[in-house]
Amino acid sequence: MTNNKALLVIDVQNDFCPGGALAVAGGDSIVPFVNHAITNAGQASELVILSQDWHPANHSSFASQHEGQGPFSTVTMPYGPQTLWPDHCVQGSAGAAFHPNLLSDTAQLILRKGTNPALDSYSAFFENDHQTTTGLHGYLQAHQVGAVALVGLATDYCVAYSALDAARLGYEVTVDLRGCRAIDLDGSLASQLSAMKQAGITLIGDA
Ligand code: VGL
Ligand code: ZN
Repeated sequence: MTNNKALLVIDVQNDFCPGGALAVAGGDSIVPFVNHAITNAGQASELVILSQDWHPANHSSFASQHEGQGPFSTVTMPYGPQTLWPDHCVQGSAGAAFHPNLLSDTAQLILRKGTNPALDSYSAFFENDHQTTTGLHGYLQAHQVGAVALVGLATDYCVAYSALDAARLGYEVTVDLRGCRAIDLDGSLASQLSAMKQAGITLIGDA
């Protein structure tokens, strides 16, 4: 039986909000919507899972760790191409904390990802080698979850990677774009929206 549902709230952290190290335009404006989704999920006895981007200070996705490379350039890592970012969501920093207004107390699980300095993790299910698991699939299976709904930051990176992995793993997937905002680097938003539609993911609202 896999008739339970889970709400996955992806990376609603200060560094992805205006004023943060990797600010997403309007990132903080989703918080009231996300809080409603959290409250509604709790009332419907659905699981609420929050993910948190949680990098060591020397993380290899940081441009600062690559001599001569600036943020938003791309390097080739052993596991494939990797976009380089400004230092962000460093473990224990104020930027890595959840947005102060996020209703984080009722979540059953807080999943931290991106902790291996050698490997980035956009998806809440698999790291960027597409092999190393975070354990989320096992957790959801243990709780008989068959459907997941996603909101959070950023639409075209961690939300889309998580949603696409969830669809590949056989979950029924909904992304509520009213609770998401995008980075939109080199057309990434358009291409990820179309990839999600192709994968049979239900998109609610406008990006
Ligand atoms: C994210 C880039 C780098 C995200 C995390 O949460 O979408 N994007 N790390
Ligand atoms: Zn990151």
